[in-house]
Amino acid sequence: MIKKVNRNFLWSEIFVEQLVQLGIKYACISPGSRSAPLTYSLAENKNIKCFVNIDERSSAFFALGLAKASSSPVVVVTTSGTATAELYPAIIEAYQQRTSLIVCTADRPPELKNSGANQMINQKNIYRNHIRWFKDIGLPELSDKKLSRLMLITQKAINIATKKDKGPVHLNFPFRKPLEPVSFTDEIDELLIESLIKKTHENNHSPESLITKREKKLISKIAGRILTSQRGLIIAGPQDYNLKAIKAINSLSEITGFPVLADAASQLRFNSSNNLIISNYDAFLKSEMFRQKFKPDIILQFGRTSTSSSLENYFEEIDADRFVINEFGDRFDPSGKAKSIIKFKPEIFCNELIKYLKEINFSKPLNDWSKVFQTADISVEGIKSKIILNSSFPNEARIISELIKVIPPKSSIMVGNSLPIRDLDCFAGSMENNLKIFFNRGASGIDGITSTALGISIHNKSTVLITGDLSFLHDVNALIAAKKNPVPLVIILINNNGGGIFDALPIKEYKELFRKYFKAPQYQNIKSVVEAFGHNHTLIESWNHLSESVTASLGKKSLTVLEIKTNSVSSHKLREKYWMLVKDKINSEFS
Ligand SMILES: Cc1ncc(C[n+]2csc(CCOP(=O)(O)OP(=O)(O)O)c2C)c(N)n1
Ligand SMILES: [Mg+2]
Repeated sequence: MIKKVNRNFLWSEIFVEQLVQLGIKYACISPGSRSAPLTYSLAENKNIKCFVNIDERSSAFFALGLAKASSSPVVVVTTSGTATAELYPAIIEAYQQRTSLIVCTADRPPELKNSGANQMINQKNIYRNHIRWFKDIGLPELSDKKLSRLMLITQKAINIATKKDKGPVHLNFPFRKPLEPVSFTDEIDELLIESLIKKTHENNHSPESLITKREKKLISKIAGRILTSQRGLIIAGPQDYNLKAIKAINSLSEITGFPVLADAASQLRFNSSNNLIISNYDAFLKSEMFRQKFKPDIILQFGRTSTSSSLENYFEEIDADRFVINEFGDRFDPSGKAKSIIKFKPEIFCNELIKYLKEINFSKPLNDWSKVFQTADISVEGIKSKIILNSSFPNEARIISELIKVIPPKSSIMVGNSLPIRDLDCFAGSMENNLKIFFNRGASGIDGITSTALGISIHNKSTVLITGDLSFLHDVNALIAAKKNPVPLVIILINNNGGGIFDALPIKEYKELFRKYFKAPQYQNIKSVVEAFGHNHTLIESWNHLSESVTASLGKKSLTVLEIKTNSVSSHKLREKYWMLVKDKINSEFS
């Protein structure tokens, strides 16, 4: 039977059906007219859950959080014009962190290019420096050939975004009016539509590849290097590792006896029973004596560049053979001293290496190398207990450890940039409480932090965000999205009235200039801001109050802001006192 259709809508429907077949479950949509065919097709598809957000910048960060938490690609839809540019910060973050986003921008038709038509900008590869793939889909055409091409493009986009070159991909969709589903443009045989939809179901899933001969050779080379090593280290940098990778890295540490310097954002800190996990290295590597005396000869580095600046300084000073290992062979090597960058999934690399070491009957070196790191770690923990964990309310350095104690196992923690991520890395010791840590360290922007946490909390009902006041105010539109898509998110807002991180910079001596242009206090009444958007706010008054409020708020179905007013200057002084005491203790213990 012949059916009347609008080609834009049928085109989009087939695209969305193909997305579903490829495993897409979520779409984040911002309103607009040109994108109506995409929006309509996504909203009408029962297999896709859609979220709506009027601010495209916030929507894309929300998608980023959701993609990370669900480990699956998320579609982002915008109309044409500046709406597309609003996505850029989150696309940059997704690119740097290799998070799968399927960015779909609607566009005016080609004849309107450079014509002065309304809301028309040049969208051709607009994210070109930070996108894994771009394709202009072309105007819809209901021929078998064009529809098959659309499906092939969709398959390729998902394959790149999720496997081949993981990260965000951009599909630009020009549409010519009419943009209402009932304004028909074509008459088409219903059987053809059915056969096209059926076609979307015929996807080939590529099997996991086995390791190549070249990779086997590489493993044997590294095993040989480990065999002659007396002082090895494993670095677990920030990364959203799955349980397989965590287990494999810990097993490699156990078999080699190499200590694991585990970044707080590496997932190993809170998910390991391995007693070789070291968490206080940022503090003890501040001792020059320690760095000089204890130099590794081999380093296996997994994950991104570490949060700890002491560790980076250590890399600069030493001449160890450092191998940087990650799935896509990304260069995480600011010191430029890595021996080689190795493209390998960490779990496959570790398991192959373990297999090889077992085959050659490898036995750990009989020396005190790992003991040194364990002893230093324990010594620092002692100082931390005295200085930080006993400090009076509301010192910033203690907030993280108070939170870690009460946040229930299997929760997600999104950590804002600036001081929160650094405090987490410095002051949270290792424990096996199965926390999952999320972060935007791809480009370390303070934008989109709350929106990212909202996306995470869609997937994990027990999610806590730790953020600073400027970061919170920067992304205040997220509070609008949180009203539209209610989520059980608890925000710990550390309010030191400005950028507290800058108190550690020499520019602070230029007092007036520093205050106005760097620290930039906003003097906002956070309670009024939060309540204006219809959310709950509590001003925290003691450590006990913090614990009780976190526990009470995590059960709620809505967003809660727990504000802690702190003093960044006295907090910074305490951090410095701690680092000084650590240095003294390490120097006297190990010299
Ligand atoms: C989008 C963006 N703009 C500016 C910066 C530079 N920056 C880094 S930290 C910071 C201050 C953050 O202040 P706040 O969120 O209150 O955290 P605190 O420093 O107090 O911990 C700024 C402006 C950035 N990283 N990203
Ligand atoms: Mg601040």
